[in-house]
Amino acid sequence: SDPGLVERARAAKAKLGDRVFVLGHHYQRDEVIEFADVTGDSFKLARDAAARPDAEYIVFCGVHFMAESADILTSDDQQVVLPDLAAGCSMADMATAEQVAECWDVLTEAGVAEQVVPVSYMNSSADIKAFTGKHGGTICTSSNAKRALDWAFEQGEKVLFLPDQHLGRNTAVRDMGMSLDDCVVYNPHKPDGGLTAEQLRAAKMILWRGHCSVHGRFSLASVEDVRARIPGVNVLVHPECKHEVVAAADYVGSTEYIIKALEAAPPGSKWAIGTELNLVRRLANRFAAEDKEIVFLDKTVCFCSTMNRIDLPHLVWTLESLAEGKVVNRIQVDRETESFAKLALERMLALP
Ligand code: CIZ
Ligand code: SF4
Repeated sequence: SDPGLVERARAAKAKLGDRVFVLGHHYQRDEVIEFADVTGDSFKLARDAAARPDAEYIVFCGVHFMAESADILTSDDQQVVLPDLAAGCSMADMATAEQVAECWDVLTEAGVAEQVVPVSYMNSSADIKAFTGKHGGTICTSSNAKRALDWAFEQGEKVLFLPDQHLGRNTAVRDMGMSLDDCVVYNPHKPDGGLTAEQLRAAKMILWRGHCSVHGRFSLASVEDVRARIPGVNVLVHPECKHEVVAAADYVGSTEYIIKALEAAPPGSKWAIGTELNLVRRLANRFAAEDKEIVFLDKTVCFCSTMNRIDLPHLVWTLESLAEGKVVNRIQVDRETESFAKLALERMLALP
């Protein structure tokens, strides 16, 4: 990266000192990760931010829903900043507040709403988290999705899982012993979600029709190809991948799980990883010295384009603005939304 920009980022960060705390999501570019005070997945980062109440500014190098979650979990005097406001998440955008309210009406009409507990993935807007809190549901991450579903099925007979159909289906079928027939998909672009009242009454899992535009692109053919190319390879994928990909993989887990699995892997082992490319490249470089061969599961899948919007020029602009006392790109969730979203997040934190 541009040495001039690296210098400017260093200088602005030094000027701000402890007043700024920079969070770097695992899927960020190397040039950004270099300036992160901590790295992690979205939930770990929101908690890390809450653990630094003295920092006036939280610069969230990640996407919009993550900055919202950090704002919800930090104190009111802390200002959360997203270096590029165009860094959204296509999955989170697949469930809007209006669509989800309409879905609840459909469930009410079908006479099933009282039996339904919403479970929303961390990768959702603050509005969706608030809907979840209001209707007695919880948030989950890809690490605790099974515990969240166990809890939800103690509260009710059915789960409305938002917005990632793949994480919902994979957790229900792989970890909870449900069958694919126990799951139906609610399509917000069709009248009544494309489902009949009978289908809604018979289903245990009502999956929102959302997906990650990166993880959703790995295919069964990617797994078969890599196995043919690299004999003895271990295939490790994120649970946002399609069910058929997860079913064909050797190991499945969250970003934190993937990192730990590679740390524990023996020298000489070979791995094909199905998650975001910035992270896979960093892990491949890091573990090459330990003689662990790490490849990206499918070379036709590219970076998360919105994660990549946060680059060194945006970070420099953000840090220099803050150093001059100008707060740019603040992400602030309104109080009512925040209180219901927090309720849902607190239910997750209280999961056994
Ligand atoms: O796919 C993502 O964006 C993930 C896994 C986000 C996160 O850290 O929760
Ligand atoms: Fe959203 Fe997928 Fe990008 Fe994560 S990797 S921010 S879920 S589009």
